[in-house]
Amino acid sequence: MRWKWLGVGWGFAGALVVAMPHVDAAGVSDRLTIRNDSAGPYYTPSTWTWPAGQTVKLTIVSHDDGASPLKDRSPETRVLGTVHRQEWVDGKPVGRVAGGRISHTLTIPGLRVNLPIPAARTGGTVTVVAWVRVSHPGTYAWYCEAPCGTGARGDGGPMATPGLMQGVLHVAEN
Ligand SMILES: [Cu+2]
Repeated sequence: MRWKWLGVGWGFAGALVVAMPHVDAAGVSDRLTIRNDSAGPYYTPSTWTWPAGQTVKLTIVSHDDGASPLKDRSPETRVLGTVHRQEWVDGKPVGRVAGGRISHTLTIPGLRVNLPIPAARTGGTVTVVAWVRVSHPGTYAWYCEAPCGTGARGDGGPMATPGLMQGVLHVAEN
């Protein structure tokens, strides 16, 4: 019988780990969209502002169903800098995304934040949700670190153009 109770205990611990962080009604939320059209892939908006010292619920909806694979050992396959070091991909909590499935990343080096964004289902969307807290006001550059651009290395075009696959996060005094 002891083992049975042990199993229940582990099940309960597991449920706690995957529970979405509680964000009250006054919580801050923000939404980014990734599109891919004749201009190539881009985030919109590419510049936005968060309040310092608050946990922001960030939702990224990607309409891009193409992969820009990273190697599995690449650090950008891992979720970093978020609550629980997790992101929710279509409602499922994950700590990393397989390199071959990655379409883009939202990488903010100055905050050690990295969100891998998997490719959407063909013709569909994928939704990535994460909670991020930034303590200090400032201006932080963000980049996509997946090779989603043009050229042999995928680092041209949108990858080299501010406002498409790179931009700025302002964190304002609250
Ligand atoms: Cu990208």
